[in-house]
Amino acid sequence: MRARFVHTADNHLGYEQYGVKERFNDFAHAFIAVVDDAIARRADFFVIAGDLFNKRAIDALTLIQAEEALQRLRAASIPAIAIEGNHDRSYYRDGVSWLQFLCWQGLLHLLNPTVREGVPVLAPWDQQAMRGAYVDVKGGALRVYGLPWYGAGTARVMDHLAGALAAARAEEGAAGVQYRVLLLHTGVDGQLPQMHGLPTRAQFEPLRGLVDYVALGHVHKPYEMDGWLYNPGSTETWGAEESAWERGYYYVEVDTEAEPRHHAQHLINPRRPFHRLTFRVDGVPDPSALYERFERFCAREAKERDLPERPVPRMEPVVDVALTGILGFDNSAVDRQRLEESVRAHFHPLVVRVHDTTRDTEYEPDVEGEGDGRDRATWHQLELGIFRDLIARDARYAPDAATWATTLAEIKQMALGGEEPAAIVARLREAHTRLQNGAHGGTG
Ligand SMILES: [Mn+2]
Repeated sequence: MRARFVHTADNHLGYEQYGVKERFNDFAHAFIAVVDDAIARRADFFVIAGDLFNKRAIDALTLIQAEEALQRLRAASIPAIAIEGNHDRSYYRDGVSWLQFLCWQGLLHLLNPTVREGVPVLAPWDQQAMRGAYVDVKGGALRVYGLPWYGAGTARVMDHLAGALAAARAEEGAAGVQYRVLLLHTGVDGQLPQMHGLPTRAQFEPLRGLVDYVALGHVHKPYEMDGWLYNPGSTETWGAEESAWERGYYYVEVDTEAEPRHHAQHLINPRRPFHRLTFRVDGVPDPSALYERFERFCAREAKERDLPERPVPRMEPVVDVALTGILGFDNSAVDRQRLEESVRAHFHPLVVRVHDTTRDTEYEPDVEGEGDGRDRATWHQLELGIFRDLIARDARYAPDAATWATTLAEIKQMALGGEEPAAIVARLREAHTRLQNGAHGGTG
């Protein structure tokens, strides 16, 4: 059996970055470029491993963008199969989500198995109920499974899924299934130091041999492992740090007679250039010297990047500048607009943002290691230090300030990751109980 498909994730339609309308459209252009390539390559199906939308409550324009793209796939008879990510997941109380609305229109299959006592039920896609654990393509020879975002419960659900898949193996074979794809909106721990709580590589192992291709999403940095786990990265630049990564999508050719049984090609989709610059201010004596040096810096950076004389329409870059280091004078004296003018003269950008992350000599946080303050790993250290200092001001918590700081950071991470409030409260209770029991001379 031969098949070909396109695997994308983290398209984040509806994200109006920096409040700029063009950036809103850029996310749609990037997604449509992937869709058009799938059509040009005559793909048999198209998978979206979560975060098609930037948020659950999208506006009408975002819905139109999604419909426009998915209608092109439908017109080319290419089924689109998706799962919910942490950004676009629905809640029961919300009723019907926009992703389900797209299912109702026949534009999408949104895989989301019923879970009984923790175990995903392996039922086929039911268009009436708009749910199911899998969709069969290629006359039933290729099966696509999918799980939505499960947050902290991901590793456990993956383990239960492996059990269910192993139990269904004979049934699968009898049905003529020769190749299996699994969509997961999660990453492998350790790919990005600032992302905590993802399953470890070992926790994917129970699924080995049960699925042939694991289509991942969630981590915006691309990576692949063991010819088995594939993560394409974000199709547009959602955060400035992503500009350093070669993100895109996969074009996968399956041949069950060949060895290996698939060949996955990572392709870079067209997108607006995004330049992230870091300018060190150390040793600059006064504002006029700063403007002069910054002007020279912009000229040099633009030259190094070999920019076109004038960018073609829709390719005017986004430029994100961070001023770092220790400023020799009060930073309120810095005219940011003058700095932006220098960027405009050399980059002809769509939008420029200058972030002042400089410090003066009065406040030096105790941050371990080197860093310019832009790296999230450094922020994490800085944040822990601030939490610890704040907590230590309260005599009741002072003895365990370091542990409380870690707990607070975890809880913040859970909230940002979209965990259920009940899970966050449970985590807090658990930490509280642990600290009360362990504490000497508690305040009662
Ligand atoms: Mn995402």
